[in-house]
Amino acid sequence: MTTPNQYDLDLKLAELQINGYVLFEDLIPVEKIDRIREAFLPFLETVRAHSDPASGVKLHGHSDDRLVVEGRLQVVNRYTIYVPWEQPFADPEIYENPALLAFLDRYWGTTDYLITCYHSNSPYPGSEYQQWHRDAGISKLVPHVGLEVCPHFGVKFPLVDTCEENGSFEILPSTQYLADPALETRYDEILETGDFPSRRRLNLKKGTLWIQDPRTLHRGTPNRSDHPRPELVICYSLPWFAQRLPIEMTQAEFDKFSERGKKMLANRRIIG
Ligand SMILES: O=C(O)CCC(=O)C(=O)O
Ligand SMILES: [Fe+2]
Repeated sequence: MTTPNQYDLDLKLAELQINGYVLFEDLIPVEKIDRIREAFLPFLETVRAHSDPASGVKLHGHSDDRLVVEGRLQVVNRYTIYVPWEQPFADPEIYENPALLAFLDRYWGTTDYLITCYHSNSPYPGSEYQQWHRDAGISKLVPHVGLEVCPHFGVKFPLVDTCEENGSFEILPSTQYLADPALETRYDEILETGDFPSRRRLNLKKGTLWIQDPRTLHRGTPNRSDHPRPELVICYSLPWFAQRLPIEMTQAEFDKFSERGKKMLANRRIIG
C-alpha cells in the first residue's frame, strides 16, 4: 500500500501544472493489475463480439447504451468502453488511494470533488493513429482563455506495460494552456509537418497511475503488437464540471464505500 509520503507531492503538482500530466510509478501492486487484467480482457472480448452486429452476442446486467462510448475518435480496432463499477475493477485502494486523493486535495484546495466516469481505452492490434486532440470538450469551454485550474482529470492506469510497439499514449507536454481557437482544427497538419521536439510517448510500467489534464494535446498510436493494450480511466471532476451520466452500481457495492467514497460517488444510480 502506498502512502502520500512516498511521493514529493509539491514536485508532482509542479509537474502536472507545467507538463499537463504527471506519473506516479509503482502506485498499484502489479499483482492487482494482473488480477484486474484477467477479469477485464474477457469483458472486453464480450463487448467486441457484441459490437459486431453479426455475432448475436447479448450483454447481461448493464444497459447496452452505456457500454460503447460514441465513436467520436474511434478508428479501427480501438475500443473505448465503460468499466462496470464492480469487483475487481472498482478497488478503493485505487480510487481512494491516499497519495492520489492527497494530490487532488492539494491541487483543487478542497475535498469537494466527484468521481464522474469509469471507462477504458483499448487499442487492439491493427489500431491506427488517432487525430491529435484534447478530451472532455474542454477546449471549447472558454476560447482564448487558459484556465488556471483544470476542473476535470483522467486518472489512468495501464493493464500491461506500454511501449512503442503496443501503442503507447503520445502527448505534447505543456499545451494545456494553449487556447487559440484558430489552431484547434489544424493540429494534425501542424504537428506532423513542423518541428515539435517535446512530443513524448508515455511508455509506462504496470503499476503506474498517471493523471492527464484533458486539455493537453495527445493521441493514441498504432498497436503493432500481438496483444491489446487496455488502460482504465477513472475521471475526477469539480462539481460544476460534473455533467456526466451517473455511474451505475449495485446497492451491495455502494454499501462497501467509506464515507469519503460515498461523497465522491454522489453521481451514481443503484441498479439492483
Ligand atoms: O489510450 C489511448 O491510446 C488514447 C485514447 C484517447 O486519447 C481517447 O480516446 O481520447
Ligand atoms: Fe483522448
